[in-house]
Amino acid sequence: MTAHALNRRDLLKLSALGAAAVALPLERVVSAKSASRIASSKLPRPYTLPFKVPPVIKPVRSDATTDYYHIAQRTGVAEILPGVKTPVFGYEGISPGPTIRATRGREVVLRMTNELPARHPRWGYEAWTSCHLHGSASLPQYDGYASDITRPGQVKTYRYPNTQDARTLWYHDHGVHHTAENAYMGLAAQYHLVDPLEQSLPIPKGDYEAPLILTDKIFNSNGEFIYDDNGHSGLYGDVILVNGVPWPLMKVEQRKYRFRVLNASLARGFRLQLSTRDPMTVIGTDGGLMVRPQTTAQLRLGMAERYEIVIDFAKYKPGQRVELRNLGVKNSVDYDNTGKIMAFEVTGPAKSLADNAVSDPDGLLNPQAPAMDLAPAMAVQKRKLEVERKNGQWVISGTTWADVVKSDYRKVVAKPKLDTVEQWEIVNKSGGWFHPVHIHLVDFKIIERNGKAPFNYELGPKDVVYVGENETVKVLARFGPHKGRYMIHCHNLPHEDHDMMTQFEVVGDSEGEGDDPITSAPPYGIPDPLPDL
Ligand SMILES: [Cu+2]
Repeated sequence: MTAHALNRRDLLKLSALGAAAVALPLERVVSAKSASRIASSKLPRPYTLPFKVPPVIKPVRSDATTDYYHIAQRTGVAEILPGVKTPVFGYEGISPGPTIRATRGREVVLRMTNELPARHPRWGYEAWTSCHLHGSASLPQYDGYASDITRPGQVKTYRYPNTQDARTLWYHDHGVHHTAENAYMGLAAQYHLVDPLEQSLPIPKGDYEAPLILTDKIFNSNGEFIYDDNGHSGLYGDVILVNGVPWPLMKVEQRKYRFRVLNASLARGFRLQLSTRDPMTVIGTDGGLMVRPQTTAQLRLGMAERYEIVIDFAKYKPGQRVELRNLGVKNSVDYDNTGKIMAFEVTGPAKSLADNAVSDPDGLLNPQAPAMDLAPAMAVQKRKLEVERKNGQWVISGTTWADVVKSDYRKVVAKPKLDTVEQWEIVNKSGGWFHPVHIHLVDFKIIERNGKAPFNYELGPKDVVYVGENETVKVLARFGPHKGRYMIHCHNLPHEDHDMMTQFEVVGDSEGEGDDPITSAPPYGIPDPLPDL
């Protein structure tokens, strides 16, 4: 199936972007109408390939307090399109990488080796990496600080405290200036933190729970990925993958299922809707379970956002097919089949109806979610962040990562005091772009979107907020539990790499107390070389 020509509105939009952002040559715009160059006969028909779930990785050992993992970042060959070989960069050579399942209160020690080729075989850049566990309150030296790179042939050991509430996290590459290529090549995976509260709730688990990792890709005629970020504005693939499979079909029983939805695309936003237009129940956000479930028929999902949604298939007939569709968002380029994500086919009665609820009997999930207890009156400081394109550069409050590097990693846009609450207003001054803004370390509560209440499905702990065109959001966060410097950036990864990223520093009571050489002096030394194996 060939991607259709861009319609006139898209062309106008792209030319307008080109004029405003970079001088996008007309040839580039015209080539954008058919993203993949592989024969259309090689692309599967949507909803024909079976749904797959990434494997759960086992620890190499465990002791009384800690689970130890070894993961290698290396090249693999994936069969994403039937009969076509596609080189990927993967954790353990697979994409998405293996899921890590962690338990609250048990530390994870992750030995991450970079076994990637010294240079990307096609794109030529040095394949350095930095692993970020997105959603974890990690110490600065284990947070995947962009400039804290591990070069090919080096190893770094990360420690993850797992002291937070149960949640859907993801680990993905964050290496400075090549986060987009590395993540696009496949360095992304989920990480599930479980805890007794989440395990005790009668919500779907086990066979009735699955990750949905959404990405979009462009294929070259030889099966390799094409990377084209349109002059650092965004990459928009014509092939939608769920857990690495193009538009899969999942067989489901007549009952509730829980999906851990993650938008792992570089630049594509999604607006999810079921073909039946039935409501979905949202039970969790980036930082874990909501206070109480919310229902919505549509859900806007920016890059790096996670939503746990429950879909109830009980009322559909055996053989019935329900599609999960993408209605699209402003400023993501659509192709013939980017409106389709996956389909569910109902097989028949459920084998088990255990854990077939969306909350406890009182209608609650996690009434104690710490971020959700925050109130504007608790804020000791108010700040404003402006995300925009200025003089041809993506900036946050006028700063870029280059400014941070130039300052020897000292420059910060905010110095919140440890364990204090602040209210941040994030303003997108542009009508041409949306920016999912990620604040590392903290869970925040969205209290206002454009002067009104946030969407009901955003009423849970968050660490990324979709700041749409000309939108303003206000968030509250308690800054802790660690001191040190942490990144703030746009999760449109071409934006992040060029160079829409800055940092804040959590400091002690007296200014400068945060300057502990171990916890706040990036880029945290030189990783060890790989031992000869
Ligand atoms: Cu952005």
